Amino acid sequence: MKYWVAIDIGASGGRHILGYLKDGKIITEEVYRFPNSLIEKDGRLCWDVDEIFSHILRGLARCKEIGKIPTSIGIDTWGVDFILLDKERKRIGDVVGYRDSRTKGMDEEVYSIIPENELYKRTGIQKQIFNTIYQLMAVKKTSLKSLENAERLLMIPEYFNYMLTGKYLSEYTNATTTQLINCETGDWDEEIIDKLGLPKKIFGRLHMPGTLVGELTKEVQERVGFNAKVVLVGSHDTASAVMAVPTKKEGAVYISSGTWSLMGTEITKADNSDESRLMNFTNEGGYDRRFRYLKNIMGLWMIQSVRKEIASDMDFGEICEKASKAEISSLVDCNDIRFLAPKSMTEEIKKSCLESGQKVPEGIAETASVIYNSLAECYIRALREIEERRGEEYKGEIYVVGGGSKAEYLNELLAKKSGHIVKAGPTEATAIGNLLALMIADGAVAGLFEARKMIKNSFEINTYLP
Ligand code: LFR
Repeated sequence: MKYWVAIDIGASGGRHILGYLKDGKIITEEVYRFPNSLIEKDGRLCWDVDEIFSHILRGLARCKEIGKIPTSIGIDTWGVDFILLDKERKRIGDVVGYRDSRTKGMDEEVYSIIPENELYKRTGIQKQIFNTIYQLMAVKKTSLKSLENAERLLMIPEYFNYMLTGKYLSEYTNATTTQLINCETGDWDEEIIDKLGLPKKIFGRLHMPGTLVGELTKEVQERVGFNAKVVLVGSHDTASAVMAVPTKKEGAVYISSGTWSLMGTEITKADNSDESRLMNFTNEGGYDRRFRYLKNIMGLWMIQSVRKEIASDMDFGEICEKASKAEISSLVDCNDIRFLAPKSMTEEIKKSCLESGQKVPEGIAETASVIYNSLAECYIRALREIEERRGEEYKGEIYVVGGGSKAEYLNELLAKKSGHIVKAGPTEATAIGNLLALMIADGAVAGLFEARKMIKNSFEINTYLP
């Protein structure tokens, strides 16, 4: 039996998912799972990449223990965050995470050099204050030395690939989240890089998913007990997740639901029009050079935070169930920046309700109900905008993939409010997309079209009627 392993790391946890093919179906098996979160270090919100890497090794060693050795390994994580390496290939400084406030005001800094509309025309990437471009501007302003000493910028998954193989390659899908890639050429936009005064040499040549990075170093082989290839996948988690949307229909509307809810559709040419910019739609680079025309919605981060704060003894299923029974109709604007990294999410939601003269939620059931209902409202708004951009009413199903597709109450609300059938699953979409890129690279699956057909037959997909 041939195995592949996807290492899928999100803001709240990572997992090693083994995959193999049997009777034309994709079978997955979780072999390892670990927690992840931002930690405060010297007043900054950072990722503990050393801790994550030790989990990456432990999970691989587990594959050996259960006798299922993968032929190749793919890593995906969230986008936008990066690591700078110096001449000795040593990490420069802490790995600051995207929710840190260092980017405050950096949008204006960037726009004083390149007007916002021009930046959008060139990149097609939505404004998110945490995009790499604003983070790099923050580094330039506050720690110019780091930038001067940098030889190479690696996005987070590329850094882990490097730790595994000693080789580094830059990957296209994740690179687009920097807001430094030109959406027409699909390559680094040197004019933007020049104008911002960023060192050109740190941006490596781009490679597509499917490219071989290398084999495990001797040291890693000793730790995990085997050798395997490391291959580039859609290393931006959302690129992998959208590969696993279970439909072949062009133009289908999906929500990749996890820490973020990413709602949109797939297109083959970027829509970098002024209308799209004003609606803040993005055109992130996808597998096979498709584009994800989508919107970031704050997502389950709000629920994850509230659970941590006031309901850590409950699982998400219970919270969802309780929310469905709560009697409160207050709503908040999930996309308000105040919810990006508040000191207390629970308090922030209360404050927002109070300020807008609505009932203030008390306890987990009411708070979660406000969040789920507000998310559903955001989804409907995004759907209307997608319809407006394509000039016709959307007729198909809405596909919800990722861990958030288990939130039954949210799926019900979406079906009810939108009048559309909601198809929920697969829950491990990101890992499945990662595995598919590995399988396609190995010639075991013919291509994206074939892959999506297989997903439909391989995983549980639940239907919610309006
Ligand atoms: C989802 C995601 C989103 C990106 C955000 C920050 O995990 O990758 O696509 O906008 O995280 O990187």
